[in-house]
Amino acid sequence: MSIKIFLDGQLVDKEDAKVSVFDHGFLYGDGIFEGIRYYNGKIFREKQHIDRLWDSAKTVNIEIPMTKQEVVKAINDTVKANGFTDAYIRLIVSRGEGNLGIDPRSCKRPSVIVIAQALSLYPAEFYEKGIKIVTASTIRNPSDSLSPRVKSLNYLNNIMAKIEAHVAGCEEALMLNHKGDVCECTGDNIFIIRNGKLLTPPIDACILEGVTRNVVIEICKELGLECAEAAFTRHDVYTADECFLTGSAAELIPVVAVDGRAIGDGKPGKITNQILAAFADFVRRDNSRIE
Ligand code: PXG
Repeated sequence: MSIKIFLDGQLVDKEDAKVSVFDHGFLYGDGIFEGIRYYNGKIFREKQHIDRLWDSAKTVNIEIPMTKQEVVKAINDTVKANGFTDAYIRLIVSRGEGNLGIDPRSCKRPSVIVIAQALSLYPAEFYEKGIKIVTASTIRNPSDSLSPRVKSLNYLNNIMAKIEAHVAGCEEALMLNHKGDVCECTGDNIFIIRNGKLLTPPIDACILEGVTRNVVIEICKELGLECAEAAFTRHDVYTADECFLTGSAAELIPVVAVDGRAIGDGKPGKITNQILAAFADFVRRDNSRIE
């Protein structure tokens, strides 16, 4: 049986899920997206993802041709049509089909696409042993360019940084912002821990405000751990006791080396593992729904 894709109001077979070569999402990366987790038959952090999609759409001036309720139904229908209870969902809104030329006015109707995939988990080794990352020379786009808070279909900047990581034999790259402060990784937010206190870059450090990041901040409150959102530099990362990354795909991944410097004792840290365990519990309790 072919997997079903939601494409502009209909569930179609993967083979028939085609978009035009004149779609501005394809021609110019002119569109937005969300990467969402489905756990135990439910959208994880439904409200946060749907609101972020609407916020991205507002900034790039795309009018999503569906209501939030309709988009949530499209996600649930797609997951059910494929018989999943746990899945990774890619929700895409492109500016739609238009003419050659960047003029968005030629695009008459944005396209809405939902792809549900069986979870393709990272190797267990990443979580048990942690990963090594390296600082990229490519910086995160500054907020006076396209806001990094928009989850746009144009990820080339981050892809350039990811290639730098691969060239250096690492899985992920640490991106700095235009001020030289630590920003985030190419598809994950970053946390460091020193003397039992967590620290993550603030929104105005040009990060994407990750849904998983915000869950970790909530978990810290529940566990009574101090967690600050404040600017820091690579020095703070090198000298941290622990470090981990967060993202919808990765959940929480320990980082054990940055630019060849071991973090702490070079093994996933105790507090990181404590938050990882609390995250698994949080996922089961999540009840975030749109109004
Ligand atoms: N920063 C950036 C730049 C991201 O793209 C995150 C942080 C984490 O946000 P969430 O809301 O997921 O906690 C992201 C999102 C992938 C992939 O295939 C991951 C993202 C986006 C696109 C692809 O790993 N992460």
